[in-house]
Amino acid sequence: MATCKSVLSLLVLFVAAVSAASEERKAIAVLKGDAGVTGNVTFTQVDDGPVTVTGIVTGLSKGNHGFHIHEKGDISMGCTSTKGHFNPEGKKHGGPTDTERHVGDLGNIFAEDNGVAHIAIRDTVVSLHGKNSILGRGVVVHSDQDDLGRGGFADSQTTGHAGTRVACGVIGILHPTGYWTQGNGASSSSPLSLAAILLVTSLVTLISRSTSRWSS
Ligand SMILES: [Cu+2]
Ligand SMILES: [Zn+2]
Repeated sequence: MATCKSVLSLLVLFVAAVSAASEERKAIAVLKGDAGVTGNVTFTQVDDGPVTVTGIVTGLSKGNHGFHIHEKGDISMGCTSTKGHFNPEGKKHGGPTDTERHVGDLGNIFAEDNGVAHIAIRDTVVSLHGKNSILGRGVVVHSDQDDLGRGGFADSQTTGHAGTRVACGVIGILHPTGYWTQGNGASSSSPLSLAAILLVTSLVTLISRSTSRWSS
């Protein structure tokens, strides 16, 4: 009877541990440029779920502005040194909802009359885990609208004809401040390892108890 109760409480412990294992990651980029454009962008992801991009960019001209993740987190020569769009699979430039797109193609952000753009993007291609991880790469805001590859210009299918780079920043860790493994979120998160340790400890206690009962 006592063993039955112990097994049940172990099961409860296990379920609780597994459901607590999801991990939220947050990354941040502070944007600056030569043309007085500044901004702040945050990337949030729970496990391998969609990435939510939120933030604000000020000092823009009214209208749409291309908004991309570029391959390098290098701003030593200004936004130019972030190089091209983050494109690990060698695809053509596209829009966020296209299957043929660069990983870094987040489309456009829209600035109001006052030059302020409020960013609220949800994307399922960029990630803070694994192959499509944007950590350490560049965020770039452009002078013009990204035509999403459809404008028919010479550079439509490479850069979306989005014009010059008015602000950029490097994506860095905001939260959690501990290890960021490159694997998938749930399988590599520390809460799960903690749960495993707890489980093993409880099992050892349980076994030693039943053994001592038999020997006495
Ligand atoms: Cu760009
Ligand atoms: Zn692109």
